[in-house]
Amino acid sequence: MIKDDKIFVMIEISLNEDQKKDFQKNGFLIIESFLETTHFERLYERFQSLFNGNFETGIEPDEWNWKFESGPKDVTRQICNAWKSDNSIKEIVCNEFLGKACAELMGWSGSRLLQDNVLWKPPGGKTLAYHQDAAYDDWIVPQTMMTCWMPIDNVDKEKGTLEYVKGSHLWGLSPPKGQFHSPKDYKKELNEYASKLNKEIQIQYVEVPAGGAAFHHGYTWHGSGINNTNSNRRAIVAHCVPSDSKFHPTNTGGTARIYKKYKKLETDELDESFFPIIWTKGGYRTNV
Ligand SMILES: O=C(O)CCC(=O)C(=O)O
Repeated sequence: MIKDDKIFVMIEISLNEDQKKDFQKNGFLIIESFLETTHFERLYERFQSLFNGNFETGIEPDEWNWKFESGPKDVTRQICNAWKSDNSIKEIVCNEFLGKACAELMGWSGSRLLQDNVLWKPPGGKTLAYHQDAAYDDWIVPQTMMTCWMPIDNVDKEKGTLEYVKGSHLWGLSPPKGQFHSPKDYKKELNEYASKLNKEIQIQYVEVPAGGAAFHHGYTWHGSGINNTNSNRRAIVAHCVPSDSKFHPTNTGGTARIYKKYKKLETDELDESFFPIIWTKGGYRTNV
């Protein structure tokens, strides 16, 4: 993509000490205003097109759970790595301000995009189970993650917005188990884990206008309920890792079955064509 073609304006966040302390204490940071909404109509079209299976670049995303012609109406629709298929999504998830905020909150010297998600919870759209993002990337060293969740519709509790458990990034990491999409009890794994550790669950709902953002630590427990409104709840998500992360030399289970296909012979290095560096302290970034 030619850089001058950029149309989505992201606001550079200058994190103050209180925000950094809040993040360290709670495991998340919620921002009212991050992405300017001027061109959101284009994103709504892109969502439609992606879930119709029409890919602007001609490249298929790495994972999807839903298509217009075959998907049930009440399921939350998800695509992983839409940035490879769509230039508008790429522009957003590879934004340098996003990478900078992730790195600064986690104390990294740079951020790399590991994967994106495009999420569409329609009216009546079902739950997503509580989980920890870093539990899914045991094929990466170090096994960590930082996520930036960007709703492109106004979101609140009734709409099945994202929910966090305060301070749960300090509870360690538990391997993923159970059903991720549409479980009846979307808090089952969370409740079991918290009770094993004798922890109290305090929930924070992300209630922000379209264009806001929520950043969370890879160990923070999060999930979401049913969309009980008549409006869509759509979000774009960037999952980042430190810019100098590597493939785990031996782990091959879980999502490694999909993403280790991008591992080159004789090296554990992550190829920037598939895992772009989006911000570093020194100024380097992949020319995506
Ligand atoms: O949008 C949601 O409900 C879930 C998002 C999520 O799991 C994530 O951003 O890591």
